[in-house]
Amino acid sequence: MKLLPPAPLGQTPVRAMTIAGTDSGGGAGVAADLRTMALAGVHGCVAVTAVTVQNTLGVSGVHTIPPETVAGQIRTVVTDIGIGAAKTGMLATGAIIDAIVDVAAEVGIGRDRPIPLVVDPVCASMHGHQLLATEAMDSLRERLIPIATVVTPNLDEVALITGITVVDQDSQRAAAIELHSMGAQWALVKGGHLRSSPFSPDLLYDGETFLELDHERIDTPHDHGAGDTLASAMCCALAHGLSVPDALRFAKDWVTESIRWSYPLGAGHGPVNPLWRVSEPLPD
Ligand code: PXL
Repeated sequence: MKLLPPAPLGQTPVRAMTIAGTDSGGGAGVAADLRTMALAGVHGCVAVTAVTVQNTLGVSGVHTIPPETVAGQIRTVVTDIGIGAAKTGMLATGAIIDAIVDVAAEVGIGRDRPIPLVVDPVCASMHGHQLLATEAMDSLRERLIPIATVVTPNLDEVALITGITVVDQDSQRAAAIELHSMGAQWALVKGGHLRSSPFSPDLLYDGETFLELDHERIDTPHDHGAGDTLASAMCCALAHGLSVPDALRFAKDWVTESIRWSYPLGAGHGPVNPLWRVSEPLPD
């Protein structure tokens, strides 16, 4: 696979920011994002939106961060450190989404602005625990998706956001068209959960062209954090200046290897593992 150029030692590396929740089990959310950013050679900055009480068996509590504290983390980083791209994950409430959208306009994050934005519309944990309040769906649809450079839902999230149940290629295309019409510059409808396909067929759409990427599906119970890892890898590639289709090609290879090398942890679902990266030779 093609890798991003490594961070030059002793010099300031490319920076990116994750706007997401924490997972005390270290599998998903901020922990997953920072692992991928570090291993992709990108300095990861963090705006925490919520703290989850979580292990490999599930989420048993959520503590949300005040919206102005979320916005403050973003503002203080962008105006000092500077970032090449940002991504959102678990956002918890409509008020947090509204605060992010407002500060994004102020500091230049989002489509048609200097800093591209990957929106991973996290709605629930893999065990079904709600991570985005029902009241937040309007803010997600009407405010955040319209500023996304790329929005990256899985099929459950597609159904919640668009009402479309994806069962085949036609309905996957219909969902991508609907997400694009909501205002996202690019819509990525991930096919990892599409059981009618032996592959993991992802579909990317920009209002003109459909790009289909078929990848090997790796069957494992240890895929916690896979969506976060894909979105973070795309964010790193965008921070490096790659186009959205090239960022997806990079990220899809990255997450496929991370799922291949996932490991068991606790009594439940273990995390995907981007540490395969450190056993690869650096590119010339
Ligand atoms: O993988 C989605 C996700 C994102 N962020 C946090 C999570 C989860 C899933 O459990 O806990 C904090």
